Amino acid sequence: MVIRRAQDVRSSEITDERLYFNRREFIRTAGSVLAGTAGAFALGEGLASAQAAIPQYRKLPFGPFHTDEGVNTFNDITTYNNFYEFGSDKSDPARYAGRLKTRPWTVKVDGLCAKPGDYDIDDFLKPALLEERVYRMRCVEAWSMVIPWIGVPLGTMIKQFQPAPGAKFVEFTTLLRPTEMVGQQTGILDWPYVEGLRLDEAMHPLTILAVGLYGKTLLNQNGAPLRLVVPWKYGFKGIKSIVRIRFTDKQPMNTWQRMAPNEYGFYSNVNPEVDHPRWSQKRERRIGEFLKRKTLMFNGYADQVAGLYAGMALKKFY
Ligand SMILES: Nc1nc2c(c(=O)[nH]1)N[C@H]1C(S)=C(S)[C@@H](COP(=O)(O)O)O[C@H]1N2
Ligand SMILES: [Mo]
Repeated sequence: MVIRRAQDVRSSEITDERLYFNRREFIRTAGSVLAGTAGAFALGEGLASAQAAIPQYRKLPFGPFHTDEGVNTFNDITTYNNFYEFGSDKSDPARYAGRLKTRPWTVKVDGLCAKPGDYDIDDFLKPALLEERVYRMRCVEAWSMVIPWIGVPLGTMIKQFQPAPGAKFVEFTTLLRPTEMVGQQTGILDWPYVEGLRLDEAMHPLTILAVGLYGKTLLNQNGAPLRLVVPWKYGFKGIKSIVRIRFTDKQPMNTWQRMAPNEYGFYSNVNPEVDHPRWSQKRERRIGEFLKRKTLMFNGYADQVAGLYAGMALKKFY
């Protein structure tokens, strides 16, 4: 165990975390009605001043939906990103994603369901649906972060769309708008970015559609205005800036599987026993820490999700 000396910790880190946890303390005493105000008050200066506060969301107790591990700094979470629509460097999204216009924003719901249609982003932003979920996130590149998301359980939304009995999978698509997404002017990936989940994975209570983090509306680099968060899967499943949700009876082909089928599969569950062909998945670097940690089966969410894969050969269905 390594304890970093105070002078090794960047001051921005200290500020972020102290503000955030003071805010949590404050909310606990002041009650949830004030949550939005408190969030705006604590983070309003400097860090996230451009971002609107999310008015109200439910605070969950620590437990399966909410780890009490230390959160990463707002700075880490918003400047070290993968979002190839803005370039392949970790710093590109923070630099270029500001150009993306995220209002107005429509999400097309189609395929095998009783309530297809064009839904407005506000249909996903109802205060009664929003919850804070502090999740461990683990990238396929073997780094990880702890992120205080604000979002709506995907299952809650899916129930409203009423999937047909034949629907077995959900496919998600990112916006295609090369004028504002400069990476889409290149061929580094097949555009638009596509991801998929089995319907039972999508309905699992851990799976959310995030609209914010750190009590604020999502910054574009994190996938504004709506992105998927599936904490037991590698980060690339968390598709950003979603414009389409489609119910289907066939397993969708996701972007990374299409690009490199020997390296990326459909399931992409975090699994320290199944190495990536080019590197080990046994350990990970938590951003902000020096020594590597052991990667946990299903990223530490095995108690909640292992049942989804009972009897499945996880080395084959990676
Ligand atoms: N549309 C889109 N979504 C995407 C990506 C991308 O390139 N394009 N990158 C993925 C990868 S590889 C990771 S690790 C996560 C990173 O999310 P974060 O920047 O919010 O931490 O977004 C995922 N979602
Ligand atoms: Mo990733």
